[in-house]
Amino acid sequence: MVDVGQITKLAEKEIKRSVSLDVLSKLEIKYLGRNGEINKLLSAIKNIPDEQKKTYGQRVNKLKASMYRYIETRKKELQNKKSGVFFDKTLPGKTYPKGSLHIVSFAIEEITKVFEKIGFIRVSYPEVDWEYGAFESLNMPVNHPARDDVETSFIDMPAHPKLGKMVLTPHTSNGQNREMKRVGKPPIRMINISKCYRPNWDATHTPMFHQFEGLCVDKDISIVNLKGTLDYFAEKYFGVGTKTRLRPHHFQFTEPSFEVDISCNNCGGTGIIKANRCKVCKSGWLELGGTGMVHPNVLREGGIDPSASSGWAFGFGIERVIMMKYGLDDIRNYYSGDIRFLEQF
Ligand code: FA5
Repeated sequence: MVDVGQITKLAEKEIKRSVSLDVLSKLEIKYLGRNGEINKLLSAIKNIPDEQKKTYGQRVNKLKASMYRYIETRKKELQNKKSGVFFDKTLPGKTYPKGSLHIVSFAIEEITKVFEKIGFIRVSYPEVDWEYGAFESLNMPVNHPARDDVETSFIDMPAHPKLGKMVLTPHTSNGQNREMKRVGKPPIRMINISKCYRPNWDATHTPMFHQFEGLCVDKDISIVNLKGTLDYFAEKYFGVGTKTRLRPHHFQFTEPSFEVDISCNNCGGTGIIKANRCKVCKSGWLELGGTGMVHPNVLREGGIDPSASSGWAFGFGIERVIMMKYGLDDIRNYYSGDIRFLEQF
């Protein structure tokens, strides 16, 4: 009598070991085809003694059903292997990290919006400029200490006969002369945001940083307009109730010149928290940057008559205002690429 058990074992082994869909389809024909092993077993029933026919028939039919199952299972395995995909719909979905704007880009957008609301136009002037733009046009003589190569990075290329050497701009004030010449005549309301470069590296200085430069030139512009604009910016950017104060200072391109401070939001401008000195400001005030009334020589150099128009300008560091807003203590973190720091904002 044909050994059905032996054929079952052999078929199972061959199907499991089949290495491709082609091999499997040959096995399907070998076992389930018209002249296949199963049909051979079924036609052999005539040679089986009558009393065994029923059991024999049941065993062959069971083998046939198992065969279909083995072939189907192996087919799915081989198909998944072929497409390289194993899809288990019971697994939880993947969560991908969400991207966001860098803290500096976000601040640039915020600051731009604050000034655009009061009619300032956002511009962006070169990060690499001639000495003329960075110094000369700003009333800074050749022997000014800021023009020393310890303070400013010069580009190693031949100097322009009139405009001097090329520099990585140490401040955004190079936009003042360009904007006066671009607009032609007052009124001018510029907000120039750009990268600046100075050879410094510590908790509050990076070699590359950003400044935003305000310039306003019109008839009868005074310090009162300047103070009003600074107060407006302080309240909008740092929060309602933030105050500003001006301290006398010196810049070649403004006269009079000031340093601007804002009241510290950590201690409410008192410098004291629960009978202790405020750790953020120590005095109730935080330094924002430089400002002043545009020097008549700078207006003249930009083609504007200082007897008919006046103006003010300021230049503040973006990294520093972010630091002040969020109470951060090391701006080097901004550029560390450390996602744990950056994703907090
Ligand atoms: C200036 O750069 C003047 N051009 C500002 C100005 C413009 C005055 C218009 C008057 C009229 P100062 O060197 O102080 O000023 O720099 C301004 C601000 O830039 C600083 O208060 C600080 O916030 C930021 N800053 C300067 N150097 C760095 C640096 N290495 N890293 C980060 N921020 C810096």
